[in-house]
Amino acid sequence: MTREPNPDFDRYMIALHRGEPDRVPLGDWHVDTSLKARFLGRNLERIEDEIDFCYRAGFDYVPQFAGLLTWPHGPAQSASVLRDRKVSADGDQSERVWAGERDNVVTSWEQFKKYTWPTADDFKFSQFKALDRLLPKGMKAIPVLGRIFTSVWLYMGADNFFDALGSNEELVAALFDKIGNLQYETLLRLTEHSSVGAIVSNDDCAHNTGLLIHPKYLRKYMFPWYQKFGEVCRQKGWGFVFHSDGEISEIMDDIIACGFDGFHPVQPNAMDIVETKKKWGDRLCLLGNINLDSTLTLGTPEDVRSEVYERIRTVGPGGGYMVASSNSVTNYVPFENMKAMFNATFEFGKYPIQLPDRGYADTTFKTRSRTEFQQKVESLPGLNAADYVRVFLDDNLPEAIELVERHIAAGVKPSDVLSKGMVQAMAIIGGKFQSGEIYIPEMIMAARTMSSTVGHFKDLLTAKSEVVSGRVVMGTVKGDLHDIGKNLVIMMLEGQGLTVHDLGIGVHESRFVEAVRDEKPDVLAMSALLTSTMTEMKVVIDALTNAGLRDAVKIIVGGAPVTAEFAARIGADAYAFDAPEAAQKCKELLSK
Ligand code: B12
Repeated sequence: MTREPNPDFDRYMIALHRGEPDRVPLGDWHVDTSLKARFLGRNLERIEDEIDFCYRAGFDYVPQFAGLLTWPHGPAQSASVLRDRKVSADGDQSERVWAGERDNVVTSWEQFKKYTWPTADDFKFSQFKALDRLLPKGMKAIPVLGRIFTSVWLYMGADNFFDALGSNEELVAALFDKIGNLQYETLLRLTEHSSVGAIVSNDDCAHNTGLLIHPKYLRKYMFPWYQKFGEVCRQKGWGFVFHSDGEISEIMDDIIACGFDGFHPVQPNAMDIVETKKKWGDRLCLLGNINLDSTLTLGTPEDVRSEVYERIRTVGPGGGYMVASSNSVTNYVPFENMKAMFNATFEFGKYPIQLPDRGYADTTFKTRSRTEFQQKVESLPGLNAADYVRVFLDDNLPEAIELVERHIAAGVKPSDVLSKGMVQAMAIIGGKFQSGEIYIPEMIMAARTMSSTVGHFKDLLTAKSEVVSGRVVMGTVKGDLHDIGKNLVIMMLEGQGLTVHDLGIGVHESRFVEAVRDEKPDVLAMSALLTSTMTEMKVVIDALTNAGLRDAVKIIVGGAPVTAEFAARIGADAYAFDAPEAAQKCKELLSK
């Protein structure tokens, strides 16, 4: 389909201010280079190519990364990389070396002081200078700048960061200050550029069911910076968009209070966009929601067209909506699907929108939902699991030890102290995580306190234990480096008495096969967070079949985009939605 691009940044701003422009704008802030190149039929080498892509695809703006990215694998074409600055022991920012889980840049005061912090002078702004000169009439530049919370925890590594919130909050505060200031200085530099029309601040605060950490930390350390950003945007008349993955309802009012005009990407697996519009649509424009977990990646162009139709039909009327993916247009989005998203926006997005209900809601890919799962909590006279819940959540090892001693002295069998006290307590704590009452750091801390308590009474508690024992090998599949969820699953499994061997991230199928052959685990657990890496799970299952080992082990799979239906399709034995359910399902597998 050919069409006149007709860029008009006013269109973007009208939509951002919750109005109805002539048509629904496109709202993505990042499209993978390979897709842009295919669209243009040539490689992207200069800023002119970026402009050309945005112009021809139908955007009203050209997005460009700015400031500190701390992005391990990010788009190499970004012009805003650090110059010759080391960000980790083994690489520099120009190679985008990621501060990995156990290979981090700043985990102590000593490292904080020793580290050569960049300043805004170290960032390149030449692309904005070029955009000042080159942008076609009607187009503006959108710097993608923010990443304060995300940079802090990537600098420390997730595990260390979650720990430090409890044990070294001053260091966390210092990092927020340093990085917040750096990003703010960068923003001030951008005020010199006439091409800039809006800012997108991308800072992922959440996963599919809730915030990664308690909102009090975000309110104390992150939002004050975005308040300052908001002030600059207001003075400049710039639009201001917040990007965060996941379910962020809890902080929506904070986002509005910072002066953000829009929220991207309203991830369908996490938030219902129609409900979100009802609640906040009078104060925030919504951008996104075209499903990267399924429709955009696994669907056909016709599925994408239907989904865009449905979004525009339900969220477009009244204004305040832009079509975009539910994260970014990644390299594993089929080219034709990307084009279908752009084309359908032009096809259906003309205001006034009066699209009839074609019943697409039932045929487009569904949002993944939590399976029905209830924690079973058995009680025993004289032993109250709630006491263990309290001491684990308080990270109070001495009191946990005292509690065990008291229960043993009162005649409770050691195996009951473990299975009906501590293991039950971890199940209850898992339930609190599921319901959003506690966050990842609290869950990790509780699991560690339990593990230390068990360690203290090792011989006593584990001798002739009636707790299900079994061995699990677990890893995140090839091509995928997400491991926060995997680590949480491991803690929960260990908290339920299982022994786990963690193979780490990006695990090749041959490594899984080798581990099953050599270690003979009862269960193999695989995690995947990307739609593109989910398929690796099937590769592993096939490799096990070819090695004659498929029947030697039960297989459980999980991760944000994985569904029960997918698990069944690839021949896994079980699927679980989250860590508490994973423990339950593993125990069921062991009893089969
Ligand atoms: C943190 C994060 C990152 C971090 C990862 C750091 C780390 N150490 O893990 C960084 C910034 C590096 C990152 C990078 C990327 N990410 Co990312 N990321 C996230 C984010 C925001 C949170 C994930 C998380 O940690 N959740 C917290 C834990 C507790 O939840 P969880 O992982 O879902 O795990 C729970 C369950 O799923 C389950 N579970 C997990 N594993 C298993 C295994 C088994 C066996 C079982 C039973 C259960 C189970 O139990 C867990 C605990 O309850 C999600 C958003 C989201 N909604 O999930 C995006 C998300 C996963 N990322 C996404 C994308 C696109 C990317 C990038 C491609 C971005 C880019 N454009 O470059 C890269 C890819 C990197 C790579 N090659 O892997 C998309 C994936 C979409 C898709 N379906 O393909 C998501 C969903 C965001 C979105 N809006 O769509 N990301």
